[in-house]
Amino acid sequence: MAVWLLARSRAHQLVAKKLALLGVLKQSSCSLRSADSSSLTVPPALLGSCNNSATRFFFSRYESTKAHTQFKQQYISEDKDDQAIDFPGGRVAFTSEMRFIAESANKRVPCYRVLDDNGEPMPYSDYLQISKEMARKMYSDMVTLQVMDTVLYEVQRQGRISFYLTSMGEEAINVASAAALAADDIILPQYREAGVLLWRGFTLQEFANQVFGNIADYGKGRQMPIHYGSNKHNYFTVSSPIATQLSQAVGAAYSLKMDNKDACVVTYFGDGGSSEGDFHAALNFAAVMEAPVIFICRNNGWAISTPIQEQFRSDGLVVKGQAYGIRSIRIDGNDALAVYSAVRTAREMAISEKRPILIEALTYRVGHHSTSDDSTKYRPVDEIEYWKMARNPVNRFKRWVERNDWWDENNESELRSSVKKQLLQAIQAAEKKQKPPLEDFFNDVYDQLPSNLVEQERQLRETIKKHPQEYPSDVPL
Ligand SMILES: Cc1ncc(C[n+]2csc(CCOP(=O)(O)OP(=O)(O)O)c2C)c(N)n1
Repeated sequence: MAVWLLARSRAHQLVAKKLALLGVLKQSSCSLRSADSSSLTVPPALLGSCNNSATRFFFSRYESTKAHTQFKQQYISEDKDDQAIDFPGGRVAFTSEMRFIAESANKRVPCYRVLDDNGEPMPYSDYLQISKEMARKMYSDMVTLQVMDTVLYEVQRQGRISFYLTSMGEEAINVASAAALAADDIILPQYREAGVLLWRGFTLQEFANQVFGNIADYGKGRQMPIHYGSNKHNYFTVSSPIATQLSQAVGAAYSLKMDNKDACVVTYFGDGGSSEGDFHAALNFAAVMEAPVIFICRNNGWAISTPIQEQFRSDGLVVKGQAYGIRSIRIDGNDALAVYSAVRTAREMAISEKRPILIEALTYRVGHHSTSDDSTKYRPVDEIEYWKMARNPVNRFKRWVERNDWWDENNESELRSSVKKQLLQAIQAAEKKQKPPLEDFFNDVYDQLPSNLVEQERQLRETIKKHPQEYPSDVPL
């Protein structure tokens, strides 16, 4: 800070000296206060009258004088060596113009897209080619995710599971980003990314076991439905407190870098998640530690009932990456080809250059936030319908695969009926399976149960004895 102040005052002296050289300095001069309270001596000729009404007036008069024009051309060149300071992070040019950086750019950061709304490639689009097999798997997984969401949502409505949350409208971000990664890449999800796990091979039976919280659920029924996790698939278990995954992802990425692994970490979050302090800490930490982590923000317009206009005033998320020194891109999250190309390229950069990347994917949450929400209470039905129909990411990708002659209506009906059948079987099996025993509430954290947990278990068993009718009969004691 001391260096900076010194430099500023030196700049002011220089300004005064140059003005004097130009012959515009008169004997009576007055002092003008700049924003940081340092004072600059300027002649009354330039000020008009020396009142405190100030800076703006000064600038408008000043701009119009001939002396100013000469002064600007000759002495305020930002390129001159003596008009810059070497400061940590690079050379900083001086300017005598008091110009605040605008709160927003004139133009919003453009959004990278490859397929138009009809699934037609845009002219001169810059994207990575994908094979027929890859395209078919991507489309099949997007459809599977849709079917899974539709059926499990209904299962919750029937009261057979306690909670559910869909990825409707965000199928392309889920599946296309997963397709662009390698199996060794580590995923730290928020909660609306079941499609990433599906892509990695988590079966419909495994999904069903988790939402029913049965004995085969890897979380032993201790988490709410949709809190999936899989060691086998390098997919950290979903944790509900928003944005906690972001700084954890940076730590995991840093460890991959230390081990010189050919892999990166990918973490997902919503626009709402970016309002948490963890988001800012994670981005800064990732930039400074040069961690190979890809932050994928699903900017879907809403954080439950909070619209993005009430979430932030910046040009979305993408500009925040640059503010933290992170290479960033804004993409159309409903264009599977754009998502695939951007994530794949980001992965290469993250690993080979050991750097974080931020991707802001513009999309829309077509479903309710969860089964505990009714989104028609806070947003127009027309808006939902528009995104559901006109901007549907699955239909868009389907048109492109069909255009390539890689898919037809027979494939479509076969796939939908087979997924539905498999899923219904999985649900039936999961529902019949025994629940984990009561003791699983308390184990797996401590090697030896601490006394407070021993006491809690004792109290719980006593309560169950007193009120057996309140206790679910399918949970072994
Ligand atoms: C720390 C914390 N605060 C609040 C909540 C309650 N909550 C759950 S989801 C959610 C909205 C998150 O919105 P966003 O990150 O945009 O993701 P989206 O649901 O839109 O995918 C909130 C506020 C929470 N789970 N954790």
